[in-house]
Amino acid sequence: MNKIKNSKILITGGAGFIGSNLVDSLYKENEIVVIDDLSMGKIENLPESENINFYKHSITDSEFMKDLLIKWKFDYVFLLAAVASVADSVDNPLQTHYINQDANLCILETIRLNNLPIKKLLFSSSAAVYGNSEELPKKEDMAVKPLTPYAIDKYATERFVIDYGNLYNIPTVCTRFFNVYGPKQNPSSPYSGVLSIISDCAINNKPFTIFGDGMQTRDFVYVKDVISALLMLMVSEDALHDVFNVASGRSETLKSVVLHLKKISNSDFDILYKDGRQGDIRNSAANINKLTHLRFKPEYDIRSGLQEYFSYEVNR
Ligand code: UD2
Repeated sequence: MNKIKNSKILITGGAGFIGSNLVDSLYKENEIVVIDDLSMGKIENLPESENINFYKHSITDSEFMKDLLIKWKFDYVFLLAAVASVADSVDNPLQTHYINQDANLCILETIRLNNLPIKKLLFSSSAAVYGNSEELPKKEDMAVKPLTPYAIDKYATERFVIDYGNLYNIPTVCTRFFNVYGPKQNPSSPYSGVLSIISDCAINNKPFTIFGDGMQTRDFVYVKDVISALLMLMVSEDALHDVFNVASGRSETLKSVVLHLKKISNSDFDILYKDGRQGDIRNSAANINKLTHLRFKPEYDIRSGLQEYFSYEVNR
């Protein structure tokens, strides 16, 4: 249940996939500021409301962000803006570093130097920090092995966020997302979430290419469960200066979800096979005990999540 009401909330990346789903659940009872450069996000993802203040801007403009933070004195800050493509970070490590790490550090520093009275700041990190270690399921206190600039920036920023909490008494928390899917995920890039690509193929009857044998596993978590987890972590006093896996706790093979979506959509799209992607992780699975100890329970399994997601896609 959402306990955040009558608050001023900053959501960076708020026009993107997860950000805009978060806006949907908060804007009726709060005043929201969304910063998004629309590199992957879309303005159409945002509902029209006088409670939503949208700025098409990059979070790397530190003066702009500083003025905004000081002017608004936000109660809650969700840091969701990022270059989400791991491949982009490999091609442009410095440029993505400015966005995925430095811009977030500047936000923390503005909060610290100006003693801004935030109730809590949440940073979204990624399962990418675990890298390719064999040990499964991934647990928050396991050794990390970030293998790409994206994963390094996510891990380092996570540490900054937790340490700003401990050192300067700023309430903070971090999440490590596994494979999130659902409405408003943009399928336009080859590195978009695989379920948005499959769904696009099902609706437009285009062939879908499986990289590898399709037996790789992922913990696919429905975006509505992710939003419930974010809201819970934002208000829970037991989630402080710490990091939490956000996942469903169950893993599926890629092939099984492709076949399931094919069945739900009643679509006859072709399935092609190509060599596995370089650096692709074979198996990913999450231990979500830390989250469930805070009385969080995912409401969707892969079947109910895919069903709801596909109904949304065909009716929009
Ligand atoms: C996810 C995150 C990534 C990073 C990583 C950490 C997404 C979109 N990406 O990458 O940001 O956090 O986890 O481990 O959540 N695939 C196909 N055909 C396609 C597209 C993908 O077969 O057209 C495969 C892909 O090779 C992979 C699986 O589907 O084995 C999932 O791919 P993905 O890009 O959705 O997510 P992942 O786990 O590679």
